[in-house]
Amino acid sequence: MNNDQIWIDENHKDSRYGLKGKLVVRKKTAYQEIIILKTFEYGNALMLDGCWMTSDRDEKYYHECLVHPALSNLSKINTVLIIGGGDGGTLRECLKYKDITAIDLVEIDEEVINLSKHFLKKVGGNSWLDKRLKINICDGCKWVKNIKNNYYDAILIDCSDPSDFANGLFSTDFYKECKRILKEKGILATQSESPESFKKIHIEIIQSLKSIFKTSSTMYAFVPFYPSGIWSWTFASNNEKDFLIPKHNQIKSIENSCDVWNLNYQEGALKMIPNKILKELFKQNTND
Ligand code: SPD
Repeated sequence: MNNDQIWIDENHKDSRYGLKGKLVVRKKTAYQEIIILKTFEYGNALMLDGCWMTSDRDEKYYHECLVHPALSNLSKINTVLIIGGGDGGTLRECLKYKDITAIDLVEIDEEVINLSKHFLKKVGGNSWLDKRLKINICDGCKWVKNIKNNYYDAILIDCSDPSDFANGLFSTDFYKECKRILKEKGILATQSESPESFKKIHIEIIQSLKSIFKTSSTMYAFVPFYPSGIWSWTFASNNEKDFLIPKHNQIKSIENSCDVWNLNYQEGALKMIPNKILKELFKQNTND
């Protein structure tokens, strides 16, 4: 029995989702408690305020699905905004698009970036050194208020689960600002929680985006170590034409570079809405 191995759990109601490993970081910042656990199965894993965020083994299930449906939808990309994303995984996937000229990464807690650079090298890697990146330590809700209209081609919201300081990133005011600062053909992508373990907020995110943008769509797939395993990402735009139809000229090489995402995976995942979520969204009884 190895004495330095402990179990760390994410607790949800009467369920818990745990990993066993060696605690390498437990730190309280001004915003949250950060834990990094070195595990045998999942590599290094990051937990923020009791919720698993990413792990070496699992992260591609999440980051590839947040980034590629959105960016592959655009034929030309200049400016990208990442809100959150302090572990660097979303950044790494964005940097595969050679035409991007500038990425603003807006993270509220600098310690997440510092610790990720050190302990999650497999996630962010050399992406942190890319000349196109500008890191801004700032609340995402404040950041968007100070950006001029029609500025970004894509906004990727890679936030934590709802909490005192993250709640704003799920609000309609915030989404309205995102809409204002997106270019005409721009696209927003947000992680939209689990239809099982975060059902209420999941439905609220979809409803808010539907009410604000001309078009939106939700994709369901797996992140095995997140609570319940099923996760979702929602995409929204004011450009209804060809929404989520891949058009970027690098698609083939990007598909080849991915471990999880490809165009078939995306097509299936965009159709995988659970019926019980559909019923709640449209308040209709499909059993009739
Ligand atoms: N419960 C997990 C919520 C996912 C939040 N984002 C993860 C950050 C990975 N970059």
